[in-house]
Amino acid sequence: MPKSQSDIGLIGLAVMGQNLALNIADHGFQISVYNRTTEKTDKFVAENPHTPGGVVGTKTLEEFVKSLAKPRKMIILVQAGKATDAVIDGLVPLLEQGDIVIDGGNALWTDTIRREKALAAKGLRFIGSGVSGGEEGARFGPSLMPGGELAAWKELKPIWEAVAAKVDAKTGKPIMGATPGHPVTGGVPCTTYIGANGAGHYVKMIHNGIEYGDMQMICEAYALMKGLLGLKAAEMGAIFTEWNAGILDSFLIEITADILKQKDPVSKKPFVDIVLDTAGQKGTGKWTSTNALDMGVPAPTIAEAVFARCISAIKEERVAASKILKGPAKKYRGSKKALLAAIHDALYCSKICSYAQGFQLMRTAQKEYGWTLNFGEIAQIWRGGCIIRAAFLQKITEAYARNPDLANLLLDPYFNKTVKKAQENWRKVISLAAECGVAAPTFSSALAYYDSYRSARLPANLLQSQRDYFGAHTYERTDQPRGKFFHLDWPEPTRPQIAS
Ligand code: NBP
Repeated sequence: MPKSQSDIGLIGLAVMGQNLALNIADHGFQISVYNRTTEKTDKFVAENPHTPGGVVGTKTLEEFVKSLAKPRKMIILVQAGKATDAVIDGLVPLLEQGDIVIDGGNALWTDTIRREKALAAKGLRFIGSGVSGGEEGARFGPSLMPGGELAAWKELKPIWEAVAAKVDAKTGKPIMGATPGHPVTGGVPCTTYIGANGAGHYVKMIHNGIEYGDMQMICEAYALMKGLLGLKAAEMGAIFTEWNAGILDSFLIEITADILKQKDPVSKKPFVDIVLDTAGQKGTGKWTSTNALDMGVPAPTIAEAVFARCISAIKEERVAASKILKGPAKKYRGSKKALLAAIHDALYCSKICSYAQGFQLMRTAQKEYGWTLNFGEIAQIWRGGCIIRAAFLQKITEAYARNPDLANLLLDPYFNKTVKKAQENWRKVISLAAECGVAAPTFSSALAYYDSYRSARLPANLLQSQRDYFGAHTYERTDQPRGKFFHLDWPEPTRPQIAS
């Protein structure tokens, strides 16, 4: 028997909206749905008549709003940007004080801050929630990163905790096996309150930036196995399966193994070999990198991962350049086993640096925006449901449990020890890559980050001298307290005489 009013509503019945709506209904919540194009709503409701909680189709925003129990809770899952604003503008005149609007799209966190402020001025509550895990996650348990007013989160919490991915309380491993109508129950939900206004969407953006890094690093491991050892796709697939049983255990390593073992149904060749080497991007990696530049936080590995996609996109130019520009002729002739172990270590060390950069960004952003982020909890809710889910995140949670004020992940005893032990292999891989002409931008960038971060003295003394020389930008002295600035009256530059 349907309830007279739904527990929650959802606007936007594209891939994410349909799957999240079914996930919510599977947990026994009655959900009202609305989509701008009504045919999609009709089709969706007709196709899903027997969901446990029930799906109620509505044809207008008025009907949608009236169908919800108060205080009304409604999720927007439409294209991020203008579409979200258009939906909010349509909703606002229909809502009452205390109603809660939840944006589950990939919104830019500054848009979320703006929207939260505008709605709060009208007595409405706004939650910007990162939703990670794509279609599969939305259907059977995403990682959810909500930000907004704490009281509003408490209203949403029972639903968000029910529909989020679950991890085993003891092992921290994702609990899998949900099927339509039979969701996972028990376990620790992959959601927690992140912070005020745009905090949830900010953390989701960092998740995506880290995801860019993880994906590119795996591609570099693949390129090195292929370029230095000449391995075939299926063999590499088996290596990734092996790696997935160790510290690199993660969703992305697991799917990489599957992809490398997959045959193209048309040509019967390995699937990866027939895929064009150009990667697309939707923008969250770029947002992360732009934000790093804006805040002056070094996140070079994440930015390199974005640039790697950019260089992949200029395919025709690269093909033309490949005919002109020559690399070294050197080939690797050493032990295959030793090199595979070294690539494994290089991947792990680079990953640690990339995550260190992501967490550094969040650390600075919380000061900039007045949030109090719990880094251990953030790592915890990324253990299931999302694209970067990995056993390794447990190590990050443990690091922040040891020291909540940790300045950089690299300084944690576990990560420090790990990198110390593995760095010889990491350096060997990068040397070999350079000698043999295999591009490894994120591996190299991560090592440069590590070597820079551990340097008590960088060559910026010379750089600042250059700035003082040509622009009187001043400098600080090693023999004076910080914050005291000096300028040298440089002698006139002796420029070469130009013959008249
Ligand atoms: P899309 O991002 O493709 O958006 C399509 C939906 O937006 C449709 O329901 C469409 O309605 C609606 N819409 C548009 Br476009 N303009 C509208 C407007 N002016 N007013 C009302 N509705 C409008 O859907 P998606 O891929 O399901 O993603 C939804 C959100 O989730 C996005 O913000 C996305 O970035 C985020 N996200 C996606 C993924 C993923 O794996 N796809 C993962 C994580 C987060 P219509 O049917 O009438 O055209």
